[in-house]
Amino acid sequence: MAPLVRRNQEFLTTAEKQTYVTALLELKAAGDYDWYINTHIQAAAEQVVHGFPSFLPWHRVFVSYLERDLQQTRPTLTIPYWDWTRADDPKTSVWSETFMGPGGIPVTKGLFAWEPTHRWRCIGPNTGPALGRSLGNTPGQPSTLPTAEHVAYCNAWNIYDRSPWDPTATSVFRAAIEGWIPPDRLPAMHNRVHRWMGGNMADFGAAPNDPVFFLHHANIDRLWAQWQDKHPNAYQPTGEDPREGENIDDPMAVYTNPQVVIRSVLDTKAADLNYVYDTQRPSAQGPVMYPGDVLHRGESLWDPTHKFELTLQGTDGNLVLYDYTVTPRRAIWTAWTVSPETATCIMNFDGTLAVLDRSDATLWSRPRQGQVRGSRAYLTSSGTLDIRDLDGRVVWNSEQPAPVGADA
Ligand SMILES: [Cu+2]
Repeated sequence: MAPLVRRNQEFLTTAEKQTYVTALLELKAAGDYDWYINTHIQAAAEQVVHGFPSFLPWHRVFVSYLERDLQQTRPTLTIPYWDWTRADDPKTSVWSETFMGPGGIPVTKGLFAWEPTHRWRCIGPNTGPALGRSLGNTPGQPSTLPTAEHVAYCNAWNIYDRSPWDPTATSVFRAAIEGWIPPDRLPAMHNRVHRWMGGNMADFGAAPNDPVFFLHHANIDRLWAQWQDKHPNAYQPTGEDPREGENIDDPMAVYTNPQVVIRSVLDTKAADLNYVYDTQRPSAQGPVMYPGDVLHRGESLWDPTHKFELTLQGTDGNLVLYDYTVTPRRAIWTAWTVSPETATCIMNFDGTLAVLDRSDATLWSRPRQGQVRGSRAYLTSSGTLDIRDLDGRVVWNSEQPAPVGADA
């Protein structure tokens, strides 16, 4: 099975967000969510994982375990990620009452409020049953989130980790993204987000009481996966760290049944993990191109009835929509991107569908104006290519401009 795609929560429909939250609440009701809280409390108590090289692979497994649990009832569900660099934009909010719910100590609205349902009970030594979060309003704690510039600062380190393999390691990606190196000021990055959240997320051990924990860690994992794309085989230490659970062929701390060796989770596309992020340009599957999805030259989309094909032709680079209800097939629309330089068709995050050349320059894109961030491209069973926003409104349609009459 092709890897499933973890997507930006910003680009999920209200219905998709509700599906995710419902799955979480069911897991909580079954008693299985509390394993995550207790396991994280244990990792904190044993003073392993956090501050050390296994920080990233350990949390990769942690998020992936939750994903697998949720997939028991919803096989194609993936953990959304929260890109907190865009948190200043209200449209990107994760805090709606139908998703993660608003701030408050305690949280009094939304699906994770303790009153009146008593459905989401927080557990752990330092917490009452009610979830709490301050969202940047804790005196003495950060009032701002990490920025895109801070992410770029972390990405600039080319070494994964180095001696002394702890929070004081300098000039390395792991300590930077975890938040021990100030891209601006401490606490930074991952640590800063926990402190900005306040409430349960600022409780080092029991932070997974807040379901936002997983959206945050999916984002950290995404940044690591993208760094790995540029720095393959970079994991360190490979035997230099005297601590157990940190070297590449060590089983990680806390996970005992089964043990998980670090090397086995360095590729997110490995069978046990089997996911990629929408920012890694996944190949489109099915009749829909979601934000980030691409067709490489020679790849196609098919409508749900398999009567229509959208293909970025390998032969000439043209983006063409074919009708197979007639014989021979007939081209009913084309973008006229015939060029030896044509490389990919991508559904951009800004809501434009574009054909790019090998250096990612745009050869063609639609709509030319009025695009809506997060839109998706649909190949419909009536033979049209639609770009629709997250509320389902058609922003652009292949029949809007004069149809191309020419045969291919
Ligand atoms: Cu943690």
